[in-house]
Amino acid sequence: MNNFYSQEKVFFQKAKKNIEKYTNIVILGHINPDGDCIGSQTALYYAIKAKYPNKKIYFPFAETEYSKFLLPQNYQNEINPTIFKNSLVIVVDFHEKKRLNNLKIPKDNFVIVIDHHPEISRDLGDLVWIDKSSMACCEMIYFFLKALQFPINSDVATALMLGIITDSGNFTHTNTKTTTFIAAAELMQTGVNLQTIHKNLNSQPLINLKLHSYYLQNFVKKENLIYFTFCPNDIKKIPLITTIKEPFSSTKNIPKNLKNINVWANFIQINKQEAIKCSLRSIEEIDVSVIARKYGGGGHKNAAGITLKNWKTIDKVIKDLKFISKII
Ligand SMILES: [Mn+2]
Repeated sequence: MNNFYSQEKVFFQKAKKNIEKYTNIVILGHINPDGDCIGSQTALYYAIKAKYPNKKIYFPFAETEYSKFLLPQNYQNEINPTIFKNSLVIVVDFHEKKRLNNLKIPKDNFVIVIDHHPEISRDLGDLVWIDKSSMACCEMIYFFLKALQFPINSDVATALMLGIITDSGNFTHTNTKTTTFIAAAELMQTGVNLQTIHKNLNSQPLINLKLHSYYLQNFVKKENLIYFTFCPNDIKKIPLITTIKEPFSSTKNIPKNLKNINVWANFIQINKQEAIKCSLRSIEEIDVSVIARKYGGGGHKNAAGITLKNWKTIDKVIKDLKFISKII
């Protein structure tokens, strides 16, 4: 892609200057990181490290079951606040403080933002590139690295491809564009480990069969809406559920191709100390991100999320979802 607007070219050059200037760099993703967020953090780490081996680069909270294979051997999945001292901070796949992973970025740090979420109440970033037309943050980072001639080795390419595959739903979501395929094709040429990505993304513990079965017996259908709830009192029905991370995440897309279902959602709380995790999904022009933002969450038009403490609020969310599910 050589047809970037001059605005983007200015961002690229300024970002490069800052990356060169700082010895320490902290790359942060959002709370409950997804494949695009982790892929963006990891790819930037490998690309900057390949070009400037002496820089110290931290990218905490990028470890999940399906992306462990991407991480360098000495990876530390934690953060010591002292690492912010004299560091450049790069924020990927989000641009609001409330989506920081229980962290505070000190006021005097210079912060670069690269994101593709709609800019509504941005409160982060001294140097900002937000492109809501972009399918994935990983897609943006690919063109960024390419424009600046950073090395794109197989580690960088595999990390970026993880984000492109997950945020596009295997190239099926409506935001999948020509540039998505251009990025994916060029990444394949540089040595993406595609089979390893799919193996890690799709391998599931056996208990997931039980969760699917439980989901199928307990989801609720209200006209054009399907929703599913699981609260701490339900644990006795599937005691083994406490042994797995992100239970029911593999059920998020089950209603996707059902006729006349326009909106679907999961509300999951495993123990009382944790928040209720809500994932909202919709088809075509129905915008679930509006509902997510109303309750302090965020995301995209067809895939958004909220974390809430109170089941009474969930009743309100469900009411709102039922309302918008009738729009088409
Ligand atoms: Mn994303």
